[in-house]
Amino acid sequence: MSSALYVAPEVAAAIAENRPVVALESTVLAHGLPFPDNLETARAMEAAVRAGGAVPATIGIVKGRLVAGMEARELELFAEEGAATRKVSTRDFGAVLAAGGDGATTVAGTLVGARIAGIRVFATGGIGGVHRDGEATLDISADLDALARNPVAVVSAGAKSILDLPRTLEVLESLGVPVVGIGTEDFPAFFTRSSGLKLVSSVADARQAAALLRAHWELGLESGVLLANPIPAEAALSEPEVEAWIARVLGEARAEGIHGKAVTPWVLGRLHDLSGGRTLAANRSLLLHNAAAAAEIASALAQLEA
Ligand code: PSU
Ligand code: MN
Repeated sequence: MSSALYVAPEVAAAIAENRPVVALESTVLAHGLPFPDNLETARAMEAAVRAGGAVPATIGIVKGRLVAGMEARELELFAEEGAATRKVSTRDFGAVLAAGGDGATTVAGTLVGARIAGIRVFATGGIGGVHRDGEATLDISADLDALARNPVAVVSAGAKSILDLPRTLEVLESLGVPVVGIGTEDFPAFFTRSSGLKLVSSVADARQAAALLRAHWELGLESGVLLANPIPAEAALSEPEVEAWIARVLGEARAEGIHGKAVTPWVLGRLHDLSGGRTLAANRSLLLHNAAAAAEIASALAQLEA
């Protein structure tokens, strides 16, 4: 394990004993949800991982040190500081570590931390992907490249329809990243259970997911796997309504000249306002659902390898 990473004792012990561990990201905490919902949700995700028999390891950079297993007071600090915390994707590590600063890791950043720590399952809400108009702007999240380079399974509710979902799936295919539906043959669209796009692989449950992961990695393939877990039906929003909010918010973002790494947090924040908190409630629900599923999958994987 790299000395650039500090692994909390509870997490290190679980990894050493092949007990299940689930990585969690810190960008959704600092940038994806407003205070204090962000803190409450982060705590609830950790509790959901524990309830599923796994050890949670929230990953982030604390005072210039990459940490797997952030402490409660560090989560509080990131939640309170919110968008003032630097958003750390793959490109940002060197700068933030060398400066001794704090950083909230995105899906890409968290994948790097999970790989170094030896954690194979990671729960988040939605991954970044190809933005709408991405064929012109080339705004394609580094999450996709990181999925190609780090052998970690990411449990997410797909990617939100603020993105160009067909192109996101095309890029994942090119990069050799399997996208596997959990209990569905459709690619979920975050706030809704289906994007209408068909997947080529699906599994029925955590045991099947673990068997697929093991078979993928036994070949020495170094890519991650995207496990697509649809939002629970009772929490799903209506597709036309979500689409209307997104169209409006993306128009506003263009008019305001929002670009680069600010796009995703800005759009998410506006959606929460515009929907009167409904996207926030849906987001919380799918985050907890993914944390619970990831704990089950990490447990099944540990059992396969016992
Ligand atoms: N999707 C969400 N909530 C989030 C994010 C994505 O529903 O908070 C965050 C994740 O951390 C993801 C990042 O890795 O946004 C992607 O940002 P970008 O598009 O700038 O790569
Ligand atoms: Mn981007």
